[in-house]
Amino acid sequence: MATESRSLSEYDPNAPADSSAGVFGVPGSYETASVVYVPVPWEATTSYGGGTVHGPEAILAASAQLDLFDLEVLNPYKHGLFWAPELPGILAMNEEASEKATGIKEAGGVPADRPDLAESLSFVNRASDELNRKVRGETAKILKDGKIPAIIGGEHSVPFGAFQAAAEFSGGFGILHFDAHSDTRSAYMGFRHSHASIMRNAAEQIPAITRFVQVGIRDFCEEELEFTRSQGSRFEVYYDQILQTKKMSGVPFSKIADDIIKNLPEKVWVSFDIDGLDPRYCPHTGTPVPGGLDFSEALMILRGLAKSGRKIIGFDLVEVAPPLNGDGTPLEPVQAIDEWDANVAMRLLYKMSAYALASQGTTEWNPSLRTPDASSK
Ligand SMILES: [Mn+2]
Repeated sequence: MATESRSLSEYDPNAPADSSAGVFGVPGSYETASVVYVPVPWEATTSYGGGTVHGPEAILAASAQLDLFDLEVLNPYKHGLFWAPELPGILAMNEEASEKATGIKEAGGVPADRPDLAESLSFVNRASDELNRKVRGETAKILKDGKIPAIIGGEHSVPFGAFQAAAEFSGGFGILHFDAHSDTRSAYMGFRHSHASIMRNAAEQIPAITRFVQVGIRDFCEEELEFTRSQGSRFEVYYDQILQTKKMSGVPFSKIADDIIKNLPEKVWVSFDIDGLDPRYCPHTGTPVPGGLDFSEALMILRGLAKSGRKIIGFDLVEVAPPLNGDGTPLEPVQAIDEWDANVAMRLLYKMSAYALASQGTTEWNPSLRTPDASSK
């Protein structure tokens, strides 16, 4: 592959991106990487708008546009950012499971008089189990090799196996969850690993996750409200309405960010559903909701987390979707004047990678600039 022919040490970050290079236009390999991106094109349980299966390829394509210099973190790209090949068989599995799931979604679940749908449901649930096993295995390998795993969805069900691997490897940790949705439904439409159930499944099946800190939540049902309340101090939910009211009442966002961060334990996995942001940043995501975080507010929270002495052990970025044609295929690159969703996502991905590296002491904060501290801890 062309990416292997040039090493990172001879790489010129000021030159235009080489389209044959890896993610962000930088050459790289698994061996030399500090951050490994695992693309998981999967959307079998997606209930509303589709397209997130095309998220990883759209983010990778858009990433060549990034200028690598970072004012805050010293040369994150020099520590090796590697886009791993797709896990074998995922796309075919997604296609088959999505087809089986269609009838269930149309019926809004599995009615008692539809044994055919019950059979489809058990197929989809088995496929989800298989997906989780694959993601868990890959994430465990990356963690054992001393690297930072980053799962790229796909819908929000995809990082479950990564949470399991993180629990196995790191012991107790917390999840910082950015989302418009609570994602604490119990088996939505019967799908045990629905995108709408990821945090419920994590809470019920992974006791090593000691805290869930949810930010930007603004679309949820009563069952979810009751579930998160029933978890007591294990769940701290920063509803969007409360965040916005505080902001409008003059509370500085730096104070809000500090309040959010102080709930988290020493080790943190960041689970970032792009729809946690204001939908002007992600108009094609499957379930957009008005309101949400500004890009710079999300960065302030992530920066504060990395500067607080806590360690970002891994992260995921999910529910990114490019615009689609009427038949559900993504626009051809030549037509894709609207690559905005992927553009935002790849910039967020680079910043999350930079903060994760800084939080682990792999790289330094950039001494050439004094950045405002989100956290004084
Ligand atoms: Mn979500």
